[in-house]
Amino acid sequence: MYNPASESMPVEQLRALQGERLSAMVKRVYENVPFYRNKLQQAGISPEDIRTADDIVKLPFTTKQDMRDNYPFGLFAVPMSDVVRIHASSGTTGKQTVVGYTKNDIHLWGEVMARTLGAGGVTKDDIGQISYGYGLFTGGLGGNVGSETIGCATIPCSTGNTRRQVTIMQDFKSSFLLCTPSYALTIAEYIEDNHIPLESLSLKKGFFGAEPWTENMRREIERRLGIEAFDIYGLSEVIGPGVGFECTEHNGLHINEDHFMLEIIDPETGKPVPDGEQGEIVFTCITKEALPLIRYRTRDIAHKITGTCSCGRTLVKMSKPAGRTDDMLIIRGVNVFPSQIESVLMELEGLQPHYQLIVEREGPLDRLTVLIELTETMFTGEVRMLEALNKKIRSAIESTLGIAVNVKFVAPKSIERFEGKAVRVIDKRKL
Ligand code: DLL
Repeated sequence: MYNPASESMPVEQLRALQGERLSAMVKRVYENVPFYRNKLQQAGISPEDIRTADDIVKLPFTTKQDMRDNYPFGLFAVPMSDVVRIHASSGTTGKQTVVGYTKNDIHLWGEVMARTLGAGGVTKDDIGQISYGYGLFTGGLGGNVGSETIGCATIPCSTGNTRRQVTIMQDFKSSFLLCTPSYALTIAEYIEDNHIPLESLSLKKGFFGAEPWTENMRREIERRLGIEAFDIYGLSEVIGPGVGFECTEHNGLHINEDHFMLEIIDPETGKPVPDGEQGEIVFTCITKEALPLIRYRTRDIAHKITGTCSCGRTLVKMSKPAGRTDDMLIIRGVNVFPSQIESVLMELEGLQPHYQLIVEREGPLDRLTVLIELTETMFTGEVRMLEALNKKIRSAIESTLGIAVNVKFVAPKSIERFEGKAVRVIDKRKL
């Protein structure tokens, strides 16, 4: 553990610490952010009402729309002279979301990312290749600060130029890799296509996140890169990567809840769901200085995992996020996340992890077509064999998810490869 005192703090002590920090943070934003002062006044709440961690439910939510309405710096709780870094999330819809950090916030980022890498066994003797994009996206610099905080030799590769990535990996003896799971696959594919033996690499671990990925995808990446793969979760609004991380139990993400309080709510009613039930993830940043968001609705869907973890951490765990409410498809009344389709596809022998989902409207109904890339040998194979495979995939999806879909095979390498976050869904209903 990078920080055993914090990561395995007795639960009551942690809860008390959260209460103190929450109360101090609410006072701070009340004094410094007019938006929050108005919002709390409208809700009839004064900072004195927030004394313990349980009081969090009294506070109003913050949404992405609130961030947009206060674009770019309206929610900052410190003067710009105290801000040392600005990031932004690209935002597929509407204006981008802008986030800021003070010196202490960057220090905190280093701490929570060091815990993340430490949970995967990284030490200062490791060599880290950071292949998330550097820039306004938080992946690259977030990985960077964590790796340097531990004291690793850190290679700021950024994303893209896969040939160069692999050469660096070989020559610099990178022992851990940070990138999106889809880019990890692109790298694995390059290694295979160029007959590069895995023994020529020193890679042992990978820390993948920034998009949903399934257990089956984990196994595929681990096998093809010969590594142990860890899921890492975060979002710019909260800090970037470093909000949640996996330990070697690989069963859920520990949340750095001494800094980011976790709640799971029913997205319809806004009420907390019982522990273990799926709902929308909500975070409150209780120690950040520049942008301490109160009950920020992430639109990500997960559930809390109860019980103690064999790793000794007391930090709460949540399940791998299934996806975002905005990415959820409603196909003939059934809610479907792209990750569920991925899960079914990757259970089936011999299929490539390259797929895309096309959603179209057919009269009043939505129609889902799953494009699946074939391997060279399948592509030149018999039509009868392909027809049988097509039927097998359709019935696997239908029996698991309860929806009928079309399955279309496409030529090898015809589905786009990704260097950052993958685009899995093409929604033609909105075009
Ligand atoms: O993706 C921060 C990050 C960088 C996390 C590198 C992990 C690694 P944003 O660009 O603001 O920030 O996007 C945040 O990505 O709300 C989730 O929907 C999704 N996401 C992030 N990590 C995971 C994950 C970064 N491990 C949004 N599993 C979040 C599923 C994830 N979804």
